Amino acid sequence: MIEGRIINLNGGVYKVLTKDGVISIKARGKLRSKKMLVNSLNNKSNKKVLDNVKDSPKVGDIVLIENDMIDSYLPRKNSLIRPDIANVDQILLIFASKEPDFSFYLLDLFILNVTKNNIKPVIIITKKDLLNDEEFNELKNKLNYYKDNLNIDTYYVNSLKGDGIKLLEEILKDKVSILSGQTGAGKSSLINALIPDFNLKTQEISEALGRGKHTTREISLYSYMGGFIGDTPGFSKLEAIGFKLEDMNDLFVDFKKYKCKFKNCNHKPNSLGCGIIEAVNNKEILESRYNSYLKLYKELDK
Ligand SMILES: Nc1nc2c(ncn2[C@@H]2O[C@H](COP(=O)(O)OP(=O)(O)OP(=O)(O)O)[C@@H](O)[C@H]2O)c(=O)[nH]1
Ligand SMILES: [Mg+2]
Ligand SMILES: [Zn+2]
Repeated sequence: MIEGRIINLNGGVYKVLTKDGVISIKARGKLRSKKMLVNSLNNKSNKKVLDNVKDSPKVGDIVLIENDMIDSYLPRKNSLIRPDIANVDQILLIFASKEPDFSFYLLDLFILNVTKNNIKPVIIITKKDLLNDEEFNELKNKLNYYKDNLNIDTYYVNSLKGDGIKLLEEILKDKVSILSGQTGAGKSSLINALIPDFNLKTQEISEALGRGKHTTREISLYSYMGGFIGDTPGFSKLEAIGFKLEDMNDLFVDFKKYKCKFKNCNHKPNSLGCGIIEAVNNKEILESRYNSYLKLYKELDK
């Protein structure tokens, strides 16, 4: 029996890093068939069934190999669906300062998705070179809110010049860190900046919103300073899946310290005696944060 960590999955073939190097193998049938079952289910209507299906091995899993096949995987520390990965220490939320446009709603959705799964988020702003000083300070002031109220750190980089990269080493070493974000945000470029020998293919920004030639297609883990960094395919939009209207008050933890006059207040504009609206007016809650709340509320209230 050999133990290893899955670092890539492509067309049913797993790359597993073992103490003797990387091997390419498949998973035993009992694990494969479960994956097919999962794939064939419509994830909305059959959510209950899905919950009962044991997942097949995925990138990040520690697996046991017997007779040149993956036989089983060890219990997971955690598991995410978007991106589809297991045993993660932190998710680096990769956002371009521009190109594609910065979206606070996307950022907030993303943070909710990661923290709901008990994984630590870190915000990385790429392409800081595309902002002038004024724009940079404005963005920085807003993102400081996330540090002060949600304890989420933000780092700013220019991957093409290597600016801000050194600071990242400290937070990445000895950890499994996954880069996730919109297509064209600069995930692969950031990995190239961290591991210059790599030369991962990156896509031209003009293709970023279409199907760029070099857009990343699979999740891959790369060894980095005693840990791993993971590149993932970008997405063009993140849907509000897995959230429920009744969870809203638990999700927006930064709203919790403000009290409303009525216990069942949904904090919508014009709510009488709403402590949240008052906090927004007093600039204690970030306006974009409140807008994200309203947008998600509307999304879930359909
Ligand atoms: N100016 C500037 N351009 C950058 C920076 N980082 C990345 N880019 C450019 O942004 C484009 C997209 O970069 P990628 O690294 O391919 O983006 P990605 O997030 O891996 O995209 P997907 O694989 O499609 O998810 C490329 O043209 C990069 O050269 C940066 O810090 N500054
Ligand atoms: Mg990429
Ligand atoms: Zn309220």
